Amino acid sequence: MNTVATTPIDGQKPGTSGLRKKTRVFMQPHFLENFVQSIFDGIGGARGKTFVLGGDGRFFNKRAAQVILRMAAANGATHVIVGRDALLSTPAASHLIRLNKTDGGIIMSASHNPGGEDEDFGVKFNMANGGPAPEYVTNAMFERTRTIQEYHIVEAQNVDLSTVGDTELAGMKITVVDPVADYAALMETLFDFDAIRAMFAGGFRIQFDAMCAITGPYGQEILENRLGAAPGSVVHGTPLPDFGGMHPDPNPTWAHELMDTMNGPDAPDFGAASDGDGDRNMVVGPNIYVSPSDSLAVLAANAHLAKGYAAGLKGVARSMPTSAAVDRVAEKMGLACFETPTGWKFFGNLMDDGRVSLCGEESFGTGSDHVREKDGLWAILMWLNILAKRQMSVAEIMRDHWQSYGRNYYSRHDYEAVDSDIANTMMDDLRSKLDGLVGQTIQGHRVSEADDYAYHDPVDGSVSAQQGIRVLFDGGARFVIRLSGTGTSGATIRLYLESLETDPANFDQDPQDALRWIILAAEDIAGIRARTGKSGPDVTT
Ligand code: VG1
Ligand code: CO
Repeated sequence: MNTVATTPIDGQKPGTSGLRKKTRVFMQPHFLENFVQSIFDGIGGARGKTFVLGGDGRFFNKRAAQVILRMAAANGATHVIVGRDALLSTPAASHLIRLNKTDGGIIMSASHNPGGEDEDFGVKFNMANGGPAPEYVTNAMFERTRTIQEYHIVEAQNVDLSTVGDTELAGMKITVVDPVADYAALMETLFDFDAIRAMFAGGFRIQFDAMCAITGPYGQEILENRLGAAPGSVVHGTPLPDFGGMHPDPNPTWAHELMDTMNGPDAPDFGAASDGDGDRNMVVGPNIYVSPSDSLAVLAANAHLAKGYAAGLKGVARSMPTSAAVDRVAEKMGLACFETPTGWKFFGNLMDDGRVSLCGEESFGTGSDHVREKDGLWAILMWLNILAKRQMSVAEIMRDHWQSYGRNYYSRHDYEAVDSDIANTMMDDLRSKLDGLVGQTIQGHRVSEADDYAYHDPVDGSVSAQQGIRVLFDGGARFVIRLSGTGTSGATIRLYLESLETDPANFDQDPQDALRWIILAAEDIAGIRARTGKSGPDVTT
C-alpha cells in the first residue's frame, strides 16, 4: 500500500448532488484522490466495507474508476461491485447498493452537465440506503478536504472491467456486473410489461432520446428488447465520452431534436428523453409538452394502475420550487404531502421512514421508493403503463387531469453564467427586503408572504436554511429564486414561476402568457435582468 502526502485543495464542497467541476480540474494532480479519500474518511473509513462503483461514461469516467478502485483497496474495502466498463446509471447504482446491501456507492457523473475534456465531471457518494449522502455527511467530507494530509492508494495495473465476473485487486474482491440486468429485472416487478407490450404490438410508437448518455443501453434492452418497441425507437443510444457534443439535459431547449419530432408531421405517440446519468426524464406527446411538475401530479393520480403501486401510495413529496399540482392530487386522494428543499437527498429520510412512496422535482426528476434516486426510465415506464391502461393519448390524459384538479401554470427561467458577485448580491438584497414586501401590491397583486425557505426534516429533526427565497401572492401565485448548486462556472440564477387556474375556459394558455404578471413582478422585486444585463433567461422550461 502506498500512502501519498498531499495538501488541501480549495473548492471541494459538494453541491446539490455531489462535487462537480470542470473535467480538467478533476484531472489535476491529487484532486480526485483528495476528494475520494475525504469521502472514505467522512464516512468513518472504508475498512471492511463493500461499495458499488459506476458512472455515466463521460470523459475521465474509466480512469477515475481505476483510481477509486485502487484507493478503495488501499483503504481496506473488502468488495466493490462495478458496472461493466465502469458504467452505471444513477438509479441503477442506487438499486445495486440496496440489492447487495452494500455500505454505499460512488457515482461518477456530472449528470445533466455536458461531458468531455473541456466540460464537466463529478463524483458523489450514496449511502447504504442507496440515496445521496445527506448534508451532515457531505459536510464531514468537505471538512476533511480542508485538513487532508495524505491519501492511500495501491500501486497496480488497471483492472479489466470489460468482462462480467469476479476479479481481485490487492486483496479486495471486485465484481463486474452487467449495468442493465438487475435494473431491468426491478422494472419488470413494478410495471405491467404485458400491457405495455400489447400496446406496442398494436402499433404504438415511441421515440426515446438517450442523448448519447448512459440510458441508451437501458432503453434498448427494456423498451426495444423486452417491450417490443420498434427497433430504432431509442435514438442517440450509444454512450459517448462527450455525449456526441450534446448537452444531455432533457428539456425543450437541449432535447430540441426530440421536440421537433414531436411537434412535426409524423410524430410518434410518445416522446421521452433522459439526462447524462439517467435520473431525469422529459415526457412529450404529439404537440404537447408535459411540464415536470404536471408529470409528477399525473403519476401520483394514476400510480395505482401500475402493479408495483396497486396498493396505493404511502404519501408524496416534492421539492419546494416544484408546483403544487401534486398537492392537489394528494388532497383529493387523502395522501400525506411533503415539501423539501431542492435535491433528491432530502427525500431519503421520508422514504426510509415509510412516509412517502412517490417524489418529484420540477427539474425533470421523478421517482419512487424502489430506489433512492430519481429515475428517468422508471418515469417513462410509468407513463407507458398509464397510457396502456387508460388507452388515452398524452394530450387526453393532461386535459382530463386539469379538468379534475385545475392547472398549475408553471415555468422556470434560468439565467446562466452570471457573475457570482452579482448573483450573491442580488440574493442578499432580496433577503434584506423580504419583511417589507408583505402587504405591498406589485403588478396589481398583493404579496401575502415572503421568506427564505428553511426545511425542518420531520424524521431526523435536522434543519437546512436558505434553500430559496419565495414570494407568495394572494390567490396562490408565487415565484421562487435560488442559486444553482450544480454548475461549474459562475452562478446560475433560477427563477421559478407558478399560478393556479381553476377555470376550464383558461386551460389552454401558453404558460409564459399565463405567468406574465408574475414574471414582471419578480423583475420589479429582484431585478435579475437589470442586474445581469440579460434581456431574458438563457433556458426556459
Ligand atoms: C439541479 C436541480 C435539482 C436536481 C439537481 C441534481 O440542482 O434544480 O432539482 O436535484 O440539479 O439533478 P441545482 O442546484 O442546479 O438547481 V441531476 O440530474 O444534475 O443529478
Ligand atoms: Co441527473
